[in-house]
Amino acid sequence: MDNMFNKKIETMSREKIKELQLKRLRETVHRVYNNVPFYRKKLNEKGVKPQDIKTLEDIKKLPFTTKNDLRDNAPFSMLTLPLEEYIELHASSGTTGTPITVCYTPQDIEVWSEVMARCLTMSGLTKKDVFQNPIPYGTFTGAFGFHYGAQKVGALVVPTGKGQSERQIKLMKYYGTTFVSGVASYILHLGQVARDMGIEPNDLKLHSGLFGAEMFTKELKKKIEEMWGIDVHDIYGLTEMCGPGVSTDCDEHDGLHLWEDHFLVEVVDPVTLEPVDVEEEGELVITTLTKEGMPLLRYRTRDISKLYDAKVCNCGRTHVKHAPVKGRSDDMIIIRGTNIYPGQIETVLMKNPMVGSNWRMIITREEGMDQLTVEVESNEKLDEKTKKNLENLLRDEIKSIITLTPRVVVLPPKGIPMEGLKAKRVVDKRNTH
Ligand code: DLL
Repeated sequence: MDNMFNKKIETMSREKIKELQLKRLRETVHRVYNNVPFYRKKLNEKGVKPQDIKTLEDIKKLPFTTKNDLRDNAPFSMLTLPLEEYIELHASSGTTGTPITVCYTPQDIEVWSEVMARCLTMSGLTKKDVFQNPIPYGTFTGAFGFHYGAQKVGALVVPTGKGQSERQIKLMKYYGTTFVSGVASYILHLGQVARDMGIEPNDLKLHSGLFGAEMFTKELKKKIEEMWGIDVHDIYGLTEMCGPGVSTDCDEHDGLHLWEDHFLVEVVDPVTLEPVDVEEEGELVITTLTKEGMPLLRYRTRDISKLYDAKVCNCGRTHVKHAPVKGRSDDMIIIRGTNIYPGQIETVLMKNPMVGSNWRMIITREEGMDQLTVEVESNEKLDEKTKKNLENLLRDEIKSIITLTPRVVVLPPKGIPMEGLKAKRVVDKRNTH
């Protein structure tokens, strides 16, 4: 079994991919120039006409699009068609400011289902699976993307939605769930809940899971694999592109294949906006190639990653791979002049078998000095001495990575509130003092 939903496209030659990309890029630029006043104005300002796009390199002539551009034009000014042509909308889960709204035509839903079906099949889903979807069904794109993709594969979808954790576990047992989706931090939480119910997650029938929506390190991935006894895949996506379904890692577990027939990816330096070299880290910038209802040119994702040299992967796929997303450029925090990404801390924490499922960083300002406190749950209740030893050990390990000494506080299992859709790893209290 080669785990491919659309072998012809997934193994298409690089030349054919490039040809297709150029054709679709040109169509997209024409489409937005003719139908979206925002883009017409931007292109005119740059003195670029759609017919100036003659090679893929010419993408550099096009303007970037930012989240603020989408906010300024929310909810419907970026659409190419009258509202009556759309059948669904979703909005970003962003907590600040106006949400980003994306509207889908029937064709956009079809493309989204196709890319999701590819990602799910790549992660081991087949029509024989019972697929549980513990993601909230609502304006967040997550649940619907998985739902459409899994149905396209032909799996039996159990649309549980998020929450009611004990019920999730009961249903996994009752229906014999074999494949699960979700937000990485939530699946770890569910594992803890199962154990509290006296059920070992490993004993359930699950063989694989596909998770995303937030940064998760390979150490956290390993923890999920061990806890649940499943093969874990990473799925990346964002509301602005479609939702989940932009890329996923194959069985090589070495980078995520990005569907280049639908998305054109660049990596740029987030400050200069100049392209960086292959294998060099920067911000992912993505252009939609087949979006009918709300195409976007050179969208600045703020997500930090790097592209691998495009060559045929051992899995047989030809679509370019990118490294797991390290975090968002706006997640990076600076404490006493040191740049810190939450992923660096998570890597240290998740390597330790005594560490439980949730953690967060709290930054405060005390007497004019920034302080970093790392709160972390243990995987079982610890006596005072063991707790102190663990705190000291983690403090020293974190210090050796970030060259700054944090306070470490070990809390009992479920000691950190699980609120919202995605884990909140950084609580910066500096500006509220
Ligand atoms: O989180 C879509 C999604 C749902 C992806 C379920 C995967 C699974 P938004 O709410 O618009 O959409 O958030 C998009 O989440 O720009 C990244 O910063 C982050 N993100 C998404 N997937 C990953 C991942 C969905 N696999 C934002 N690794 C993106 C790291 C991720 N970060």
